[in-house]
Amino acid sequence: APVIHRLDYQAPTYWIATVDLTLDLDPAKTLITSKMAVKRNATQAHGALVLHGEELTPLRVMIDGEPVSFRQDGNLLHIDAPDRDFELVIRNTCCPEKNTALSGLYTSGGGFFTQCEAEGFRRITYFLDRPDVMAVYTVLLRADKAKYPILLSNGNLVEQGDLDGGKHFAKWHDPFPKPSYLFAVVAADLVAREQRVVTRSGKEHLLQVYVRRGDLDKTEHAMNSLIASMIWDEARFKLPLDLERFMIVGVSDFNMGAMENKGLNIFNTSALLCSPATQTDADFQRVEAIVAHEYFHNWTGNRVTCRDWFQLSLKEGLTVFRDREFSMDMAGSPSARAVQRIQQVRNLRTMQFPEDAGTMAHSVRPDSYTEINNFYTATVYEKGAEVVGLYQTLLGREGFAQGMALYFERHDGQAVTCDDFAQAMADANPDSALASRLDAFKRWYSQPGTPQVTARGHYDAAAQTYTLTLTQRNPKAGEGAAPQLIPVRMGLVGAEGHALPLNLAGQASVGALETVLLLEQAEQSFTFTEVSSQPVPSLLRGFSAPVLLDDGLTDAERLTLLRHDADAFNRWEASQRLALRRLLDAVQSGQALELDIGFLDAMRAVLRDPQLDPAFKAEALRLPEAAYIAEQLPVVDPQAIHNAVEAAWDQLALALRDDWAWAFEAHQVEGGYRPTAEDAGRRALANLALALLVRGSAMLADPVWPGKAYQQVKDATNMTERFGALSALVQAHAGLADAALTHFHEQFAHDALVVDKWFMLQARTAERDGKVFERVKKLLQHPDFTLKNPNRARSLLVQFCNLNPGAFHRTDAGGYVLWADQVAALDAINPQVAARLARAMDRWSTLAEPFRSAAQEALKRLSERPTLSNDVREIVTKALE
Ligand code: BAL
Ligand code: ZN
Repeated sequence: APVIHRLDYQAPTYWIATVDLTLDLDPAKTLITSKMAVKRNATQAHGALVLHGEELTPLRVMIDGEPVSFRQDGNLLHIDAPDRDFELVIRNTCCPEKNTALSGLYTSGGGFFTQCEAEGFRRITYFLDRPDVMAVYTVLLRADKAKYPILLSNGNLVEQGDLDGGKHFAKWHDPFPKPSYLFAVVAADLVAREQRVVTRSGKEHLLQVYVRRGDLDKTEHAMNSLIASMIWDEARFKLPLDLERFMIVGVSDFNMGAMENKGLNIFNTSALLCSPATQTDADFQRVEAIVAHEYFHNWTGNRVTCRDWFQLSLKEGLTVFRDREFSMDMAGSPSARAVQRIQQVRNLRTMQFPEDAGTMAHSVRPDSYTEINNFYTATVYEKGAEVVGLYQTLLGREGFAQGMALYFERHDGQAVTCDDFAQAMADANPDSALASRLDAFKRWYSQPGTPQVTARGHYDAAAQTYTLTLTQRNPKAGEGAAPQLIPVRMGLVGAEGHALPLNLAGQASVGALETVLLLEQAEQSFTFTEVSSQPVPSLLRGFSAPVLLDDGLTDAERLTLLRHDADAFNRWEASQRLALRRLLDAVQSGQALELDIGFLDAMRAVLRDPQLDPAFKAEALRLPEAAYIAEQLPVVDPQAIHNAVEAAWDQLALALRDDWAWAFEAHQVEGGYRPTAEDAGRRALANLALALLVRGSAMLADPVWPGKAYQQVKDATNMTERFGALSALVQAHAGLADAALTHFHEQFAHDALVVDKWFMLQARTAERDGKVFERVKKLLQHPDFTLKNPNRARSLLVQFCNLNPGAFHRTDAGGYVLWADQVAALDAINPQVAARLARAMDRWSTLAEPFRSAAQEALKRLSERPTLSNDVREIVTKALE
């Protein structure tokens, strides 16, 4: 497959203004008739009309009512088209029931569903399947009425009725021109939760959440989240709902979390259904965020879309930023907001930092790709969201909102680029630091790699000055890459823990307690005056830029920040750095980890601090993830990291045993389940405490806490507590773990999303004596396991291979053999999911021996298979480059 380059973009020779689609839905052979108003694009030289089409059977092509000849060349259909506007009619068939790739039109649970982003529409009919071709769609659906009582497409229902032979039809019209990737169809036996809402302007809208019979009672949280999203977007960005009808549909076979099709969002059931009995607090939060994300796309993505797929972050980075802001506002208190930020950063460090350092490293706006589906990445989404956050840091909330307003004023209804967004932000704020540095700022879009920032301070007691020297480098951006524009939000903390006023030499002396330094050169110094005592710098508050920071602080300074920093994020960061330093020392020295009293006392103090929220404590007491630890090391021995982390947990479990017991008892939530940030925080801390109590008990051969946990698995009234107790037993390899797993499986065998959790927990458990690996191999043979359902495949394989390094990287290479076999097997079914699994080897080249050679060998063997999809081939090829 060819490599596609960003700079090769050309506007198409023809546009398509309107599409009239008729689908005669049949699982074995669906007949599609597409009538298109084709417009000549005079800016381009005349040539053949070349349409995309994949896995289709063409029947007939007509121009202005006359049959014309066509030529198929792989996945392209060449038509000799005239040098003018014309009407094009194409008839073709496709086979939804054989579509296991779940891209295009496919069947799931006896219904029809579509997924067209990025390039699925070409698997339904021949088209100019690119996001800059925006058309108005009218869609006529015909299907068996008994099997498919609900027929949905984008926009408004124009007409519906019965047909002969037990069939019926529905005609939908979407007045908004849209790219083909936002097209959607659903035909299935579903029921809907409905709500009518009136927005500020007085317009009435119908909101519907469609699910299978029996799931209706799990849709309330999604509906509430949708309404909250609507209210928030109008209040914060003055963006109202532009549709009469907004539909969400759940489907259990789905490649992504959800999809923002215009007016007809299609959701993976895992991102939609919520009930206290079957979903955890984390699930409730994720559903709220994803419902909001897809809803927000209606403006950032749908009303203004991408010119080409290199601009994907234009809509994804921006929409993740928006859903994060929404979630923080929903969380409420400053502490709950900080916890949200902490979770975002933890996620960025475990998922995006390794990507940015590995074989798939790419910039937020990539320069080339072979398979666009491989670029729905943590970099495009999460780093993209960080970059959007940088605008807000530089412009303030008001300036950012003005930039958004100008962006819509200029580009509503258009397909545009990241440059257009950056320009709108700068033009709306002509006097800002952004406007005068726009070219430098845009390096965030073009340079891959995580910038490494070093900070060193010097206090001159005589002069009462404090000089902070910041340097930056980014080896991944290439030799001589220009420095990036890095906003460093910071403050100075005095020895007694109070915030010191900031007087920055050369700037108006303001005496503020916090400021944002702009690091824009390779090295820069900032001198603060009137500093009465040696300060501790609190840098990168709120994680003000996606960089790796070496702050050079001592343990004592970090302890000061942990106790006193006015910025909650940096208090958490101090806890992580204290732990990270100890873990890295053990890994690098090859010595067994021995946590010191100072560290353990500090952790105890956090746990017992009456001023801190439970949710914050749960985050501060959690050790850094193995993937983040690995990113600090030039050569990575996954077993050494695993051993250090396990030893640290053991010591935290034993040294703080009384404190954990207190924490567990003191944070029980009374009364009915509520998914509020406050209750969820208490449950998070109680669950962490229970995990450490059961872990400690397993070491002390004490039956009390495992017994309590087992009882909680049986008796809990919500999934958060039930699954917390089950995880505690399984993660501790406690004697009761197997019985608890069996009990849990029996109780929830009918609920696919809970069974996914059951697989996930076992695949994600920290390794001990090879037991986890053996269990995963056995689970591959479990009657509930299948590669055909993406959620199930991911719950076992991605969890094990991509997210459980201590179990996956084995000296006998067993994990790699399993990986290669399963990638190949999955690739024959669903290339997109297989390619995700293939990425477990992204960081193979930094592995220590014998892992490195064995991983390379497995990659080579996989790459030699003749039948790999483009998706997997691109990942494997890049890994071996
Ligand atoms: N556009 C693909 C799914 C999402 O990011 O919303
Ligand atoms: Zn999105």
